[in-house]
Amino acid sequence: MLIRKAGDIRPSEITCESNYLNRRDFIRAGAIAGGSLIASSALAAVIPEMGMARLADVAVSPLSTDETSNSFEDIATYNNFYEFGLDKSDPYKYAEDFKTRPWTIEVSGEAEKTGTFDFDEFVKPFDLEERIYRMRCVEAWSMVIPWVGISLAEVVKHFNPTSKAQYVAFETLNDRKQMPGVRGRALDWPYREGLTIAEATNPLPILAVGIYGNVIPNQNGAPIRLVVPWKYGFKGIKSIVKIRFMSTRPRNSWNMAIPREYGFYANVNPTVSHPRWSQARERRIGAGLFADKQETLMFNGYGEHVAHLYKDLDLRRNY
Ligand SMILES: Nc1nc2c(c(=O)[nH]1)N[C@H]1C(S)=C(S)[C@@H](COP(=O)(O)O)O[C@H]1N2
Ligand SMILES: [Mo]
Repeated sequence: MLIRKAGDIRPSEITCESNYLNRRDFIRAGAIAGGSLIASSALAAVIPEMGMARLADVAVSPLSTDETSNSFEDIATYNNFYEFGLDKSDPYKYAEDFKTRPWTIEVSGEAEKTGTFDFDEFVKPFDLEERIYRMRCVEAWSMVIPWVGISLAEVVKHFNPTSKAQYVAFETLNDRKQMPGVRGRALDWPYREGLTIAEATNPLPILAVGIYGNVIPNQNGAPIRLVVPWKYGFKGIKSIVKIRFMSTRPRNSWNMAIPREYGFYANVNPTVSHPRWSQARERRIGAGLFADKQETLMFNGYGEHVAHLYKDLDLRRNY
């Protein structure tokens, strides 16, 4: 029997699909077949032997939500990654051949330990954890994503920032050869983001290296990207090559592009509208054409962990 219910599919099988989901032809075939999850699981049954880049020794985190995760297909085919194009369906098509090895991460600035590290060497000291988090894009849609990653707080501690380090800045790779989007001027490349040191050492943020127990797909920010679940999705910078500890606030790409619409903090906040739309509600990707929008939660539902960080901040002005 080829067709099973979603609940019967083990994560390892979903992973199996991932290798094929990167192939644009299969995506089209799945879309034509109608129920894409059914089409995918059927494929997994037909082709049992697939090279899966499964991540080993992943601990389950108590910080995960018990909401149902989006399908792998939703997560890997509906993306924002402007380096690979502006449409939601561009990143999975144009990042297919993106080279994520060898990959180095340069750590610099106000820290005792700095240098340039190979990706594997960078990740090795830290425990891998599955963190199932809600993700709320500033465009008023959301998903639930089962990330695998390392704690950003642990990473920050490891590099021993000095007392001057008030912020952490991140940069994405900027490669015209591999990234068709950076030949255009949609943003001032490289993509940049930043957090305060208090935000970066909160237990919630992770540097994600996987999804559904497997190595993260290129279109989701391979080989390593930031996830900050109480902030709008654009803070979650992808394909990171630089991390810098700074005494002054770093600039961030969307704030540089349109400062009156996008700030530095970008905390999810249903009471502060975007100048062009309300942030009170959100569309859950995969909920179906006729599903009602759902209410957006303050700090995306993570207030008990982070509200204290902003108790002296005017969130209307510091959007
Ligand atoms: N380098 C880079 N990082 C990026 C973006 C981008 O365009 N370039 N888009 C951001 C936005 S707007 C969102 S909503 C999330 C989307 O992450 P996902 O595609 O893994 O769901 O990535 C963020 N990180
Ligand atoms: Mo976004």
